[in-house]
Amino acid sequence: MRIEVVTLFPELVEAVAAFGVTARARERGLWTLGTHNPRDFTADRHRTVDDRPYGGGPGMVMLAEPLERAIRAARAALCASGVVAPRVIYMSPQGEALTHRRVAELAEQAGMVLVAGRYEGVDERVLERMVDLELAIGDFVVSGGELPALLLIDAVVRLLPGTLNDVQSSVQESFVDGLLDCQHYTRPEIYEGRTVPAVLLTGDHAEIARWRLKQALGRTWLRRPELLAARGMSEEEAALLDEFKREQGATAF
Ligand code: 9D3
Repeated sequence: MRIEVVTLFPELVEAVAAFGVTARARERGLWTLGTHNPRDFTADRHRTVDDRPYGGGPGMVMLAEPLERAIRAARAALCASGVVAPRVIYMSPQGEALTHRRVAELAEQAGMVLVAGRYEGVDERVLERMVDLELAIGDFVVSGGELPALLLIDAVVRLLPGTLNDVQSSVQESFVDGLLDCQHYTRPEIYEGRTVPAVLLTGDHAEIARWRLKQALGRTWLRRPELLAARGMSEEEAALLDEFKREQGATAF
């Protein structure tokens, strides 16, 4: 996977991508990162990348020309390494909400261009000419497209074969099945007077798996009922959730 990011803050993108799972995957050659700064595609003495909005109002708008030239350079970098017709994705508050389904689809691509905006936005004509898809990370406002682009990169790189070890991959599978995770505990057995659920100390793997699924169903029902509705339940799962609900009535949560 080859990812090219168009950004006024290439150091920010490089710095975040240099840690953790994404950094290790990059060292393993599972993906590459390139950055392209619109400021390097300006022609004036001040290297101007923004201007005031037509129609007035607060804030600035990213100029079309330096941005378009940076996007073209990003596409050219991908084409030069054999990626045909890469998608150009604009990270935007007006975009479609990012989902696991979309992340999985993007993880299948050979490469992509991510455009991170700053200021109030970018000149619409660049979007019309260059952008294939707009993506948002949620219904909240952040200061620019870099962190959203990094979040997308992190989610995509995790899905590349070889990024996670087998244990992590199987844990990921279990989240992708549409339930929230169950609770986790490690030593000590009693922490500040709080014990670990007894079943986890029994060594009875079938009983532990049953308890974990029950907790996952119960927490999803409590916290994200819309996920359960979208996913549906087997008969066994419905019985486990009933059990959770009965226990809930008896337990302070
Ligand atoms: C007052 C109108 N605002 C739009 C909601 C202005 C504005 C706020 C923040 C314009 C750009 C930005 C910068 N945000 C992003 O570039 C961004 C973003 C986000 O703010 N929320 C969720 N997803 C994304 S993806 C890119």
